[in-house]
Amino acid sequence: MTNIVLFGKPGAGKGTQAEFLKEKYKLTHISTGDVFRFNLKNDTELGKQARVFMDAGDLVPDELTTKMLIDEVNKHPDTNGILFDGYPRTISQAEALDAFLTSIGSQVAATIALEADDEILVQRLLERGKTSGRIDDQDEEKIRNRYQEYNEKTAPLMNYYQEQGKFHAVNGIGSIAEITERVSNVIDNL
Ligand code: B4P
Repeated sequence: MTNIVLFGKPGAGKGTQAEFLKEKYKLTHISTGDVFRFNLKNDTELGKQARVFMDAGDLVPDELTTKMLIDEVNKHPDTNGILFDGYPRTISQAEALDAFLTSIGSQVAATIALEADDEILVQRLLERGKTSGRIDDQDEEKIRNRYQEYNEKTAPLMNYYQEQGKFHAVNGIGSIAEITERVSNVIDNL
């Protein structure tokens, strides 16, 4: 099982790249953002609990997110590997992921970070917000809050994975195809 974590700031292109990579490497794509949005849309209990955090651009609490993530992974017992998109986003989530994968005899093979400047990313999200219907993309203040959440809670993960020798940064600016090629180079060399 080759498990890859796609890492990056909001709008860095994790979801965009995951669509190509899952086909190319026959991986199971799990996007925590997509699972939350599905639950919001269907007004499930999980959706009700997550809505207030997501709409504000805050991270959903770790306990809720990790339980949901493990449920999703358990739906794919025969997978070649998982492409984690948007998880982990805190040290506590990373530790929970390591413990869970160890318990099933697996591990994270690599964390690939898509790097781009905040100002470019804010513009991408505002652009997407014009058509996506996502409340968290429509208001610059909420978008800025997502970057603050990232800096406080998610950025420390770079060090966490660097210490394990599993952190790979790629330039997230360029065409979507160019970035897929950069990420593929990392995966092909694992
Ligand atoms: P996510 O759904 O994970 O969203 P994201 O960070 O906005 O997006 P991503 O990086 O995937 O960008 P995308 O490819 O779409 O999270 C949303 C919320 O869910 C969080 O704020 C939080 O509340 C909650 N949540 C999710 N996971 C959680 C967790 N683990 N713990 C707690 N809470 C969690 O690209 C963005 C835009 O850029 C698109 O419009 C795309 O077309 C464009 N784009 C992409 N690549 C481009 C390129 N190369 N050039 C130009 N534009 C590009």
